[in-house]
Amino acid sequence: MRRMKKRYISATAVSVLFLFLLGGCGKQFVVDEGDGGSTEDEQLIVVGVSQLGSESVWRTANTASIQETFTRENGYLLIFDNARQKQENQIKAIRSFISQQVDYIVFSPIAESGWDVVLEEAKEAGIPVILMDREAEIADESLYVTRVGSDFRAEGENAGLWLAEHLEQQGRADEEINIVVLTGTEGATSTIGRTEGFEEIARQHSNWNILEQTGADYTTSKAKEEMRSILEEHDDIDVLVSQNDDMTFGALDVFKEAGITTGVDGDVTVISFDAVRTALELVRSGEINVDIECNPEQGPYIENVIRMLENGENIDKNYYVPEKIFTQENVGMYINDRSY
Ligand code: GYE
Repeated sequence: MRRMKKRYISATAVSVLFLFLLGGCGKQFVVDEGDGGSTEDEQLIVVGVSQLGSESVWRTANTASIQETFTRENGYLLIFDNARQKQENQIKAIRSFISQQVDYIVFSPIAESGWDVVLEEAKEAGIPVILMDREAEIADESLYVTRVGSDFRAEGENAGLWLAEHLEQQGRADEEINIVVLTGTEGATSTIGRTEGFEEIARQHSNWNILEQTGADYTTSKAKEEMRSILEEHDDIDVLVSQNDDMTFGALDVFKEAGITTGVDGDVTVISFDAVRTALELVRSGEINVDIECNPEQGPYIENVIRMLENGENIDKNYYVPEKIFTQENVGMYINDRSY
């Protein structure tokens, strides 16, 4: 049952908004309350989504999941904003959602800190806030209703556990193992969780040396730059842990340039995260040893939470999306279903 909405956004407003989004400016949203609106629009649940950017294939898939879920046919009016990697843009978008009196605010916090003030404003306006993908470190937990995303710590631990088993199988469990870690965006939950999870397992192996742990912002270009300077310093890398596939693509290019082979039959063992299709192909061909999945298809889970809230049901403070681990042995079973 759709509930009647107290507020309305008129048909004109919707088209103005649409044109605005098509125009790609996305800074401010125009709501014209002039002509009363159609009954159909009155029933739509208005969801403002602030996406942090479009730095990776994962992020694009995450955006697509939101856009495919919050459609008119499903009963929603989606107001989407891409913050292009800037926290200040996210804060602006959230303020704009508040002034438009949306029914729900969904956002993916670029970094964990710095949200208290704007979320206080959302609370005062009575708008429930749902965190998507990453977490926000907020003193007052009542400022958001729930978070839907990955268990990043478990992802990092799984990377470490896989490596331990792999070295064991190769009879290298007691060898000195030199590791380079490319980390993602600073202060982001995914970076923090994957780093801490992997470090925890690394601490249990005194023969694992983390040679470098370098930030590359989840992008291919930054990863190339960083990997080139790492290779100037080190010619003895055994393992690369790269916290997303986009950075892995950059790193693999640099290894190739340097004549270093990677993966199942190569010099450097490669552990990646996200498991987008292009990376899964490299798992299949053996250039990447393992890809720890991070599931971007969060739209349906977020919608489920909204449905529960609409029905007055109790919801948890955190929902983890399901995720797998891909190696050459199992990747063939999944690759054809990968849409992103
Ligand atoms: O792994 C990376 C993206 O926070 C899970 O952000 C997300 C990460 C993802 O840009 O590719």
